[in-house]
Amino acid sequence: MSIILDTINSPKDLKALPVHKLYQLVREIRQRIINTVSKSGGHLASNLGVVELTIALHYVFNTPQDKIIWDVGHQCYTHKLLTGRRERFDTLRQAHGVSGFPKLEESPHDAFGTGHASTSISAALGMVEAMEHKKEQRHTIAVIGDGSLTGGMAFEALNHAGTLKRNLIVILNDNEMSISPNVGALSHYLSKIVTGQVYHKFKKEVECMLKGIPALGEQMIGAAYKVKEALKTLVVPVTMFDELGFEYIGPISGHEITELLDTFNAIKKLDGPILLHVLTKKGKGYLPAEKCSNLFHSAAPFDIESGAFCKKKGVASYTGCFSAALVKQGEEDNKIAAITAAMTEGTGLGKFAELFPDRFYDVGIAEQHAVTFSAGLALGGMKPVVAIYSTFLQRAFDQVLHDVCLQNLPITFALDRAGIVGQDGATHNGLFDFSYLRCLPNMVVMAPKDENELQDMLYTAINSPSPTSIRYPRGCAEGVTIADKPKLIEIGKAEALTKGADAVILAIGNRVYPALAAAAKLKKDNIHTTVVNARFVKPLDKKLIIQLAKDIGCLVTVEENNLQGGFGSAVLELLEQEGIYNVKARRIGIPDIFLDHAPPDQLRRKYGLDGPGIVKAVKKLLK
Ligand SMILES: Cc1ncc(C[n+]2csc(CCOP(=O)(O)OP(=O)(O)O)c2C)c(N)n1
Repeated sequence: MSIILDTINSPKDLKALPVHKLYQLVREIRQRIINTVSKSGGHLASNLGVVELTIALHYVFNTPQDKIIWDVGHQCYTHKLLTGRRERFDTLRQAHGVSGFPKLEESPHDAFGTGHASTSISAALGMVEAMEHKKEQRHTIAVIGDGSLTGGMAFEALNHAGTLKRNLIVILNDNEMSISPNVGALSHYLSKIVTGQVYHKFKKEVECMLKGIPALGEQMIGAAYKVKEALKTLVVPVTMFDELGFEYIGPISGHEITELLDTFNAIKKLDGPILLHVLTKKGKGYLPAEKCSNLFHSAAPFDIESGAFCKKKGVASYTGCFSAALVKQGEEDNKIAAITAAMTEGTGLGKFAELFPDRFYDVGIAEQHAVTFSAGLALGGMKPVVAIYSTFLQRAFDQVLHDVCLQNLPITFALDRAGIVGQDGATHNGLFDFSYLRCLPNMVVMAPKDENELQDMLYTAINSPSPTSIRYPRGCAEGVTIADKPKLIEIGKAEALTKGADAVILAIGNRVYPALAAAAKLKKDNIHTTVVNARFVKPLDKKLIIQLAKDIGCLVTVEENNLQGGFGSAVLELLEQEGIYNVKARRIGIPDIFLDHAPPDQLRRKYGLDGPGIVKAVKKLLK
């Protein structure tokens, strides 16, 4: 029973509560989040860590007039529960249900749509500046994690904010974790602030400086310690944030409601850019998530009592198969290096990191740097494999273009979560990589039909002289046997899997098996199709496609990518280039929209990407 939570329909109801009732509310919200996510799956650990912080923010500030911008947005569940979405919260991440991320169209309290990291300070600063132009008075608060602060864009925004000097509040939610433990020099620096080493260093520096003044030095130190005001100047910590033009406040506990309320009420009255450093515990209040916050970062449904995930045992995931293939090849070739942008577990690099720590790099949430860093590695003779989600490589487009493709550097891009990802929705779908990589000269774009072909493609890419991308989907692989040794695939060579004279189904990646299922169904209806595993979006197997187009004259392409500029477009462009106009063609893929959250198979059915959808398309074309 959520006695207090169930009375809250908007932040107004929250503000009407006496402070002492907030403690009970904290417990109720944690329970509601745990119950819901145990069924729906979702970002558990990050959300449990910010319950007090979010309650305090809504208690002191007034959304939607005041703006709260959640970086990544994977910690917004308490915010959603307090801002009118409590009753629908059990629809979290389901089709037409509450989104797992802030969304402009979902609520006026969601000030900015997020899903990708490190955007909050930039967006907040823009909002502050727009308010200045309109002479409006309101508070703007960016809440950013220590992991997301490792992203270059966050620094670009701090750099800008420090000179604009506007009233911007940045809350640094420091739990020492990204998905895995946070990495990099900045993370060490934050620990130093927390343990008081920044202040001590400063004090020491001042002492050294004073000691350097002959005769007076020792006396002055003594005198300074005695004089209160002078002491203040000696002990005020100066952090890098102060140097950037922010007023640094903290660190404070993110789990002490009254301390949070007092601090928010105080900083509300301050002018200029403020950085409030708040310490939180990821997974707070649910022991399994506190202990293994990385596993409960983006959790599958789980049993609350034991903390065990309700995963179906069976076929390995594509990520797992990629991981095994990379380790196998890493053992044979010590030039192979693996690079991740804060996604060691998600991209399956954990094993490689464990076995070859000197050839493994977690660069933080810094996709752009990851790509250009890999360009440097490649020029130095290494064979970099950049393992990254399709959606996150979008951020490094110019680095792929300018730093890799333009110089034709041999780098392998292993794009996980390509295609429909499902419950994480529009911000996380990997539906654009065929289009944004295909247009780049020198880039080879491929997608395996199954995990054995993934192993071969990885081997081919690593040993290729030019940039090569391999994309594979989230979730289970096909369950085929993986050969002991990988083999090279001829670049630009497709394979015809069936023979039939009525129509051609050109499928790529995870759409090849549904195409085969469609062909089997069509055969029963006396329609005979040639199914081609295209393997390559670029270069296309021109010879085969032209031949089939001329011989059969009826083509259906199938891809789990947006249709604009994707695989089907490449095939149609080829036909146009070759002057082949008398072909009936139909492309199956995602239309020109952003796909919302829903179970992947439901979306595949809706857009005709499954076996029955392909059957329907072929029959329609033949009519
Ligand atoms: C550009 C980008 N790269 C990678 C991710 C995947 N990702 C989601 S949350 C997260 C860690 C964020 O850490 P932090 O900001 O400290 O928040 P916490 O989860 O610790 O609360 C990562 C790497 C992302 N959302 N966006």
